[in-house]
Amino acid sequence: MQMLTPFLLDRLKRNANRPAISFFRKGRRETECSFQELDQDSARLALLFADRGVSRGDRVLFSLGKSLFFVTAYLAVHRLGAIAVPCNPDFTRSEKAYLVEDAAPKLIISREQDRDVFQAIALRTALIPVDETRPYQELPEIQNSPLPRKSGLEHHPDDPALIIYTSGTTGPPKGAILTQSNLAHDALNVSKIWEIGPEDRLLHALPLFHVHGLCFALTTCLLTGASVAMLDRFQADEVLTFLRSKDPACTLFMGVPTMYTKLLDSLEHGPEAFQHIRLWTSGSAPLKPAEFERIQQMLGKPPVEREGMSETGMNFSNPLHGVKKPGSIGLPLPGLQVRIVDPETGADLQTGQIGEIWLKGPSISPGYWNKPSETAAAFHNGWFKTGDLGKKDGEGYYYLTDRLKHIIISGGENISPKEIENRLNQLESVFESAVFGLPDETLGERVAAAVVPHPGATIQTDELQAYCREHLHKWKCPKQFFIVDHLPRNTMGKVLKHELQRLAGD
Ligand code: MLC
Repeated sequence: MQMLTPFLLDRLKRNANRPAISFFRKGRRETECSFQELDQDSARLALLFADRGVSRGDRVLFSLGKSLFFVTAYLAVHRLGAIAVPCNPDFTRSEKAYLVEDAAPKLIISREQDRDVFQAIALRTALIPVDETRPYQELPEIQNSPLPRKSGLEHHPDDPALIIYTSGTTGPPKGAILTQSNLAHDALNVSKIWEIGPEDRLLHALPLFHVHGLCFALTTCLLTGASVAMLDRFQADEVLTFLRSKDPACTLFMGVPTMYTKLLDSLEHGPEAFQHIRLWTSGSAPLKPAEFERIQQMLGKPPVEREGMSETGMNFSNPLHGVKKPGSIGLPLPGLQVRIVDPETGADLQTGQIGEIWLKGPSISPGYWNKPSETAAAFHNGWFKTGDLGKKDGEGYYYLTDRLKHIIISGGENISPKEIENRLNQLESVFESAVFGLPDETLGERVAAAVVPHPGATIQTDELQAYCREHLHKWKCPKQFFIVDHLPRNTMGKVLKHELQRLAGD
C-alpha cells in the first residue's frame, strides 16, 4: 500500500533538479524552488520542529497564508510522521481557539501578526510566528537550520497525516482524519485520471487549507513532478494574466465554480489566448450547465467537473478524454465503491432513482478527530454516508440532486447554518434564528439569516452584521438578515427553511 511521505520524499529526490514551485505575491514573482530545495529545506524544518518537541502523531496547526514556507513546513511535518492541521488564517479568534482546543497541537505555525492571538489562546503550546512577507529563503527558520542526516522514521499506512476541519451539520466543525494511505491513494488517482506529469504546470489560485488546494492540486503536482505557479490569492484579472502567459505556459487550472464565474466576467480575450491550457477542472460546488457552456466557449475547452469531500478525497470526475456531461459529477475514481441507497432503510436503489450516496474506498477517512459518536453516525458497516442525494444514469455517470445534510455551499466553501445560528442565538436580544442559503449568481449560494428578537427587544441589522463579523469568518457571515416575528414551522416544530427561502425570494 502506498504511503504519502515515503512516496513524496522519493519523488522530491527523483525530480531533484526540476523546478517545483514559483511563488507569486500580489502578481509578482517572489521566489521559486526546485524539488531538491523542497527536499532539503523541509528536512531542515523537520529538524527545527523536532527540536520544538514535535514527533510522530503530534498535531501541527498551520494558520498561515499561502507561501513557499507553508509548503516546506507541510512537508516537514510529514517527514516527522506528525499530523498537519490547516486552519484558515482569517478565522476569528474564537474560531481559531476552537481548533486549538480540539486538535491540541504540539506546535502552532502562524502569521507573525497573529502571534498575540495564539499566545493568548494556546498559552503552553510551542509557537513559530512567521513573517510571510519576507522571501522564503531569507527566513531565519530556513537559514539557521542545519541539513540533518537521513531520518530513519518508519511510516505506517494507517498513520493519520492530515486533519481537515469541515463544517459540522449539527455542531462545531469536525476534523476529518486522512491517513498516509488515504492521501497517497487520492493523489495517485487524481494524477492517473487527469494524466498529470512532469510536463504539466498548474496555476494554483486555491487556498491551501482545504483538500482541493492542498491535496488534489498541490500534492498531486509534488508527486508527479509537475511544476506549480502558486499565487498568494485569487484575483480574477491577475489569474487571467497568468493563464494567458506563455512564458512559461501553464497547462492546468483547478477552480471552484465561483472562480470561473469571476474569470469569465472579467474576460476580454477569445479562447485562442488559452490554447496551451489542456485541462480546466471544476469542483467543490455544483457547476451550473450554463457556466459549463460559457467555459467551453470562452476558454476553448469543456471543463472537467468532479466531486470530492474533505472526508473522502476526490470521488467522481468526468473523463479527461470521454464525454463530459454538463450537470454530472462524472464517473467514480479507481478503487471507489458507490451505492445509492434509500436513506431511511439503507436498501439499494436502481439506476435513475434518487437516494443517498454511500462510499467505500482507500481514500476515505477513518473518522473524525476526537469525535467517536459523529464518526459512528457517519458510517454504516464501513460505508461512508455522504449526506448527498444523487442518482446514476444508464452510462454510469453520477449526478448530485440535493443534500440531506444542512450545509450551504458558498463560493466552494461549506458553511454550517447551525454554527451561525448557535452564534446568533448567543446575542441577548435574539430569541431564535434560522440560517439558510439563497441562490447567488456568483457564489452559487449566499448565506441569509432570519432572526426573531426577544419580545420587547429591538435589533438592527447593522448590529447583527457587526456581531457576526467579530465572531465568524467573513465567508460565514450572513449577507442578508430578515428580522421576523416568528419562524415558520411544521407540525413537528421543525423550521421550514424552504418557506424562509420562498419568503426571502418574495
Ligand atoms: C468571498 N466572499 C465570500 C466567499 N468568498 N462570501 C461567501 N463565501 C465565499 N466563499 C465575499 C467576501 O467576504 C467579500 O465580501 C466579497 O465576497 C468579495 O470578496 P473577495 O475577497 O473579492 O472574493 P474572492 O477573493 O474573489 O473569493 C472568492 C473565492 C473564494 C471563490 C476565490 O471564496 C475561495 O477561494 N473559495 C474556494 C474555497 C475552497 O477552496 N473550497 C474547497 C473546499 S474542499 P465582503 O462583504 O467582505 O466585502 C471541498 C472538497 C472538494 O469542497 O471536492 O473540493
